[in-house]
Amino acid sequence: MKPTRTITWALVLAASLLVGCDSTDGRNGNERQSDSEERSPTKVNVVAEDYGFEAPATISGGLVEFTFTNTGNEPHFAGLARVADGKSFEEVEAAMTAPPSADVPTAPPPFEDFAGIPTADPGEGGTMTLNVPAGSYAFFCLIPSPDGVSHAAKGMVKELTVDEGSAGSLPNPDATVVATDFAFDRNPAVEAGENVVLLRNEGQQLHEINLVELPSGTTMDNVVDWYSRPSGPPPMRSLAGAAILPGEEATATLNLEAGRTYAFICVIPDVLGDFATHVTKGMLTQPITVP
Ligand SMILES: [Cu+2]
Repeated sequence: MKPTRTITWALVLAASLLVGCDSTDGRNGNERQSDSEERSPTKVNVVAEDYGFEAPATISGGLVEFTFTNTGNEPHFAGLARVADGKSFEEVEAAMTAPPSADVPTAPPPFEDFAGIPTADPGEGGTMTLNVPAGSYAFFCLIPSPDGVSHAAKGMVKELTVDEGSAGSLPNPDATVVATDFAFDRNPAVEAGENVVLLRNEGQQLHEINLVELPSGTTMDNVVDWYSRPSGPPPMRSLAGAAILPGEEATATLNLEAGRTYAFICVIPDVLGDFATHVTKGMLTQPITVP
């Protein structure tokens, strides 16, 4: 089960290194943000089920607000990869659904990491807002089922065409978190109710703020231990968030309940190193109890 996730994520994330060197062509939407006006985002619903995505085939780009809902019985995320120049969605789908291999891929993957909505447990979800340049994309989920087969291989890869649209300002954040390799710069102050948390990625790899709720008595060590050796039920609840490529920003709109304890973690693997998830390298906040 673990090798499945390791190898497929490795393939996905190797791509982010390639795109990281080639981001001067304006497709990273924030470059157009300075001359953009206040506008309301294109609203897009993305529903995950066991095993597939329900989402529109085509949307207007620019400022987009994705609302993600997991109606399945397993945890899901909604990764958003960009189809690489000269490649097709079919090639992306084939790469993402291929059985895991111990071989190190020799060719660059046909896609590039762009963003994503992190893991949400069954019945959970969240909202992410970001600027999305026009292009061909794919939603995907690579979480393995109990049988060891990744959700992508079970059908969770879906094409998304993004048409040209105007970029806009992200929602005004209530709190900001800056991600580097491998840390968050602060424990953001949050309040009961709706909080807009902005993630700025100043690292060299894709990073995320995955909101988790910690049941009473759960420590961050428990979370790190579980992600070091995932087996059995996780000690926390995963509640989506936002993932974004280096040099970019996205906001997550979160609903938090007074008296509950949350944290932010990044569970993306270290593609420049040993592929251990970033949370095991210190990419976590401390527990935050909502006043
Ligand atoms: Cu999934």
